[in-house]
Amino acid sequence: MKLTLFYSPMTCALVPYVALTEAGASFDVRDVNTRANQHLTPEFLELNPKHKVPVLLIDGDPLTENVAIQIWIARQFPGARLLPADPRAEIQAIAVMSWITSTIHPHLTHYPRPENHCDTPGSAVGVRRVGALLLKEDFAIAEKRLAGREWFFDHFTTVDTYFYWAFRRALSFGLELTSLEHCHAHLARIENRASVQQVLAYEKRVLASFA
Ligand SMILES: N[C@@H](CCC(=O)N[C@@H](CS)C(=O)NCC(=O)O)C(=O)O
Repeated sequence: MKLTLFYSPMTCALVPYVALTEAGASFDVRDVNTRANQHLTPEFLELNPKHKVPVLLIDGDPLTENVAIQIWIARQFPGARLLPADPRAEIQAIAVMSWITSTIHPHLTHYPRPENHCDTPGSAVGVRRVGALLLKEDFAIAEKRLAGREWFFDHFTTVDTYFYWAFRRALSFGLELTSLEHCHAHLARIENRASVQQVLAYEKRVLASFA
């Protein structure tokens, strides 16, 4: 089976990259420079007309949508335990992933792309303020969930990487989130994993090459 992951630094494509690495999968990575609009080329739009990463090419068939990609990787590589094995815990894990993709991820777009939320001149500051409030509400929920536990479920799963990506992205905007001690401890635990260190080192190299 041939796997190719279309990836951009700082984006949620980090999550399937970590999942494939945790699984020990053999895969290629294709870097997409969104700042240079490489996600808007006819070739990329053929793979994903929604012009978004990640895309996972599975024997030439594009799979889009982060949640679907993560579930596919987890099912393909069960030994990596990327989702809980117990069906009730697994569906709860999918519920958390659905929350991240449908709620937290859209809230992360206010800061970098205020113009996508309101085109009234001078509205960017307000859009960002609202985005920050929405994110703080989301992260307060996660903070309670992570209190007294290492991971979202009984062991590390791809849900942890997905949340980590969102929290790290929010921190990169300079939002004031210092009081969220459990989210920060979770971030530190994730960044201790060899798979994540490998992907972050790759991200650094790609960012430098895109500069
Ligand atoms: N619903 C999609 C969202 C993916 C997404 O928004 N990706 C961003 C990067 S984090 C992207 O590629 N943005 C480029 C664009 O919107 O043109 C998923 O979960 O895979």
